[in-house]
This record gives sequence, C-alpha cells and structure tokens, in this order.
Amino acid sequence: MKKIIALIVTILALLLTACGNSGPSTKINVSMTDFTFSPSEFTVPTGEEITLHITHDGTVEHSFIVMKYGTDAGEMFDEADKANIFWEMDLQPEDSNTLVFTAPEQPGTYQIICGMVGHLQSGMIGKLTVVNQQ
Ligand SMILES: [Cu+2]
Repeated sequence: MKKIIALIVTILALLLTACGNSGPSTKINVSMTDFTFSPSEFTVPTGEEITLHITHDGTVEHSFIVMKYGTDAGEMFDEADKANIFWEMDLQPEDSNTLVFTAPEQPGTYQIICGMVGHLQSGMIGKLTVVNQQ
C-alpha cells in the first residue's frame, strides 16, 4: 500500500512539473496587436512539430516571421532579409489561425519579427529559443 501511495505521489509530482511553463513547449499561443507580440518569447524543443495558434487583435495586417539561425533583420526588414526567413505567416485583422511548423534542428536563439513596413521598428519583435530535448 505504501508503495502505491509513493507511486501516486511521484506521478503527481511529474505531472505538476510537466505543467510548468518554464520548459520548452510544442504549443505556442500568441496574440498580435498594433504593435507587439504577446507573449514575445518562446522556448521550443529542436526538430519537433510546433503548433502555433495566432490571434490577431490589432487593426492592420501583421506577419509572424522566424528568421534563420544566425541572421536578424537589423534596423528594418527589407528585400534582402527575405532570403533569411525560416518560417512565415501573415494574418489579417480579427483573424486567427492554427498552423504547424517544424522547429529548427539547430539549438539557439532565433529572431521573430513582423515583416510589415515599420512594424519591427514599432516593437514587433520577439525571440524563439530552441533547446535540445532532455
Ligand atoms: Cu505587424
């Protein structure tokens, strides 16, 4: 009987740990407004399928762009930066969408930006942290 109780306690402890939001997650929920991503920082495991649910709570078109490893858009997103897009989706105001993308195999930090003119400068910037799975 004691063993069973100990087992149940262990399982509950593991479940609580799994629910913590400090570790990597394969689910991202993000809201886009004029002009922020909320939240703006995400941690995902390498190579996993990531389900991204985006809601648009702003009034102008926005995009969610993950830049390739080792690149960033600099001061502004322009034509030359398009070659460095790892993954992108656009969303119209009051729309929402759920998409799946595969996380990069390379651990590290990746810049997230909105590619609409002027939005990066207005604060539509974020960070995707990709970590090896434990
Ligand atoms: Cu935008």
